[in-house]
Amino acid sequence: MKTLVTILIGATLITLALFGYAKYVPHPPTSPSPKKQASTQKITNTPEAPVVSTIATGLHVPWALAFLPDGDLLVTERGGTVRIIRKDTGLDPNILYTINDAKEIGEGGLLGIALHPDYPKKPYIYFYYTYSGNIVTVKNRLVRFTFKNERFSDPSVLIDSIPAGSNHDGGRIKFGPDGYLYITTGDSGDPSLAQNKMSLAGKILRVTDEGEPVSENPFALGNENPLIYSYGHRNPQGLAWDSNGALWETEHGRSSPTGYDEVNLITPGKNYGWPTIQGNETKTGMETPIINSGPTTTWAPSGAVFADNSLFFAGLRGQTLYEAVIKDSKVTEFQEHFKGEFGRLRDVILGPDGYLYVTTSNRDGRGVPNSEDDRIIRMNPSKM
Ligand SMILES: [Ca+2]
Repeated sequence: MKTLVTILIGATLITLALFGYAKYVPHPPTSPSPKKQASTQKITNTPEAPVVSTIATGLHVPWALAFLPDGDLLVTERGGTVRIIRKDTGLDPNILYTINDAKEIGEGGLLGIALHPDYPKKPYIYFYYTYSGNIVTVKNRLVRFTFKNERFSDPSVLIDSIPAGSNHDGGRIKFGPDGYLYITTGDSGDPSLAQNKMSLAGKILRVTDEGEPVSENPFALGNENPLIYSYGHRNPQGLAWDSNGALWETEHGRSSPTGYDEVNLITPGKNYGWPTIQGNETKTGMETPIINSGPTTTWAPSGAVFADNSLFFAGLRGQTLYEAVIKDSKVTEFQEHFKGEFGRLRDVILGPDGYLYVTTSNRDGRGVPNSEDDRIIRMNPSKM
């Protein structure tokens, strides 16, 4: 028996050596060290379900998804509305809630949503949205509501006056395995702000559920903002934790001409290089992405989630659900799913049933919507 096991392990290693690293990997450079903890949801075995099924249609730029414990699904629409897709009856035609001061401008509007990890014991829900700071400027903010019996009350602004622009507003918010809330912000169209540790633009922030800086956050000097977790980001829109508890992030690269979209492994306090380095470039004190799309390919990556060892992320201009298989903090395989089939894709999350839930973004002014757009599509990862 022991001999058989040894032979099997040997054969597996040989197979990995022969084939495991021979597949196409886009532009892989260095390998930062992973962190600890575990929280990735596991895919349940769902082979009987179809590869894709539409679960909601007729939405307007659905930006972010969050499941309630009873299996109902909340979705933000960029114009400022929150909708609910009921587990048994589907999309409720009534708007669940409208954030009246959310301002849809360019890439801004009502963006991220996150449920408190102890919901409903702690009945809080968080939103990230763009609003009018004054007559001429727009800003982004993080707001927490009490959410009970499908009613929103007691809005509390936790972070205010995050720089905003018609482009590069970040907007993804997710609780990590450490119980803290992570927030992506864009450079708001001013690249220099990404390197400015006083500014909240072009950052990943980490706060407590009360919106306070986490005491272990890396920056605490007088000329630094204690909310900052990492910096040097252009426009990050995806956050996901792997089974070791390490944080991965997707980020939009340059607009002109195109390309250099990034997947980064995030370490607190590190500088991710925008606007100084791009693609595979390296510089002391700056982090090079784990993979990037190269100078001529645009993913325009947004929402991201881990399912087992695969990092799935949605592509807007790329119109693809991307899958990067991660092993030892390296990408060992890279696949493109449904390229061009559903148009622009904004968010992907893993449902409690083990399916991926993906939103289209064909009504955001940059797509070609059909009569059913925008949609939420359920995908069966065991058939992809
Ligand atoms: Ca970068």
